[in-house]
Parts: sequence; C-alpha cells; structure tokens
Amino acid sequence: MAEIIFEINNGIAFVTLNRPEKLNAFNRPMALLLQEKLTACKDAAVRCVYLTGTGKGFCAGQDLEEIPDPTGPGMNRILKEQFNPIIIQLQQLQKPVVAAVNGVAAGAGANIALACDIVVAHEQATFIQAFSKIGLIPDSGGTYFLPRLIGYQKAMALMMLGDKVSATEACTMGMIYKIFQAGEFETASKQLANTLAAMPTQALAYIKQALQTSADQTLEKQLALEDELQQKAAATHDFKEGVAAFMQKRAPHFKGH
Ligand code: LHQ
Repeated sequence: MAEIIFEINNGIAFVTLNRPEKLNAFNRPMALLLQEKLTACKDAAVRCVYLTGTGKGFCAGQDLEEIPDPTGPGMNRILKEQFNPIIIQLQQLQKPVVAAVNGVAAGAGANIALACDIVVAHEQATFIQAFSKIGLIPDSGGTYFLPRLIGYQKAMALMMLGDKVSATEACTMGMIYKIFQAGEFETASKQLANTLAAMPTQALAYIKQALQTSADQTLEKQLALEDELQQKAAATHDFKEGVAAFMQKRAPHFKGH
C-alpha cells in the first residue's frame, strides 16, 4: 500500500497521507514519497494542492517506532532529509496549498499543516504540539509559524505544555482558517480547493510570496515588493481577463498565468 495517495484532477493535486493504522505518522519512505509528490505538484497543470490524511487522523508526526530502529534513518537525518525539505517545498510551491485536517494533527503533523497556506479542519480535529511530552522541541517550522499565527505567549504555552487544542479553539486563536462540520468537511474543503484552482494562480503565488516576507521586512521593503509583484501580476493574461470580465459583466475564465 502506497504511503501517499496522489491524484491530479481538475487542476487539483490531491495528496493523501496513507498510514491510517498509525494515524499517518511519517516513516522515512512516506516522507521521501511526499517530497517526490510535492515536486510533481510544480507542474503547471496543478493549480491547487489539497493535503489530507486517510482514516481518523491527519498525521501524528514522526513514527516513533522508527527512532530506536538501528536500521532507521537516525535522529541526525530525520529533520535535514525528511521534514525540513517538506516544509520548504510547501512554502515554495507557487500555488495555494490547502491542509484539510481530517483528525488529530500532532508533532510534525501539526506543523506540516501550519506550513500550508490555508488550513481547514474537521470539527473533531485536534492540534497538538506533542514534542515536549517526549522530551523534544517543536520542529518542522512550528517555532516559526505558530508564534506568527497565534502570538508568542499562546505559542509558548502550547509548546511547553503540549496541550491538545480543539479545532474550535484553533480557529478562535487564529491558528487555522475555518472548521467544517462532520457531514460537510470533505465536500466543503474540496470545494475550497476547486475555488482556488479556478482563480488567477499566478496572482495567488505572488500573494503567497508577499505574505511570507511580511513579518520580517521593513514597511519600505514590503511596499517595494508589493510594487514589483503588482507589476508582474498586471502583466498576466489573468489580469486582462479579470478586468475584461468585470467590464463585460460576465464570469472570468482564468488560465493561471
Ligand atoms: C503512532 C504514532 C507515532 C508511531 C500514533 N508513531 N505510532 C523529529 C525529529 C526526530 C525525531 C522525532 O520526531 C520528530 C518530529 C515529531 O513529530 S516528534 C512528535 C511525534 N509524535 C508524537 O509524539 C505523537 C504520538 N501520538 C500520540 O500522542 C497519540 O497517538 C495522539 C495524541 C496523536 C492520538 O491519540 P489517540 O487518538 O488516543 O490514538 P492512539 O494513541 O491510540 O494511536 C492510534 C495508533 O497509532 C496506535 O497504535 P496501536 O497499534 O496501539 O493501535 C499508536 O501507537 C499509533 N501512533 N502516533 N507518532
């Protein structure tokens, strides 16, 4: 059984973590396969990526059974070769990435979700910075994204205590975008991906680029970046189409470039 299920349909790359018996915890083959599939998502035919998990969990982070295994990857390689490249790939993809968090997201599993662009969750999903419970520190970008999303104080407490945060709490504190009720989660989260895939992909990529730098940049530099990216956006087919459709009072047909 493949550790990652991958399918491109209607401009959306559906990427499903598939080790349900372990709540989709990552072993090395799964991490390397995810990297391969995220590379495949660079294809221009993909205009949105939808990341989710099989079964009752989204992802329980690193497979802890692999750690003491003498034939396993070893602590010194797991971040460098497995999780860090995944986080960079998610951030560098020039298109929106939706995390559809279907259940528990713990450890690196939680932080992979937070490295996606738009995070939506099933009402029963939970988010756990589980690391401190086993004597580790949050990784996979958690110490970067979480304080930026919810503030230093709440991030510190959640990371030190390893609290289980409900989807409702996560939404209230700004960790995630939306919650969907059980009966509508799959349809509504896929509809979100459909909407994004039909949008001006290049403009969405520029939005992603601009927001990624905003927290670490002076206002002057950010204004200059907005100017640069706006010139590029204005040169796309989709900008011309967007304005034409508005003037002609019709729905736009964006091509993604
Ligand atoms: C698992 C796991 C798991 C193996 C559930 N591994 N089997 C980076 C650098 C280097 C090294 C280490 O890691 C990292 C990054 C990290 O991600 S560190 C953090 C690793 N993750 C965790 O510490 C979370 C461990 N899991 C849990 O605390 C619980 O399973 C949660 C809270 C996620 C869910 O609890 P429950 O809903 O009660 O489910 P469960 O505990 O019964 O799990 C179901 C099965 O999945 C169970 O197997 P079993 O054979 O008993 O049915 C678990 O053993 C297995 N599983 N997480 N990470």
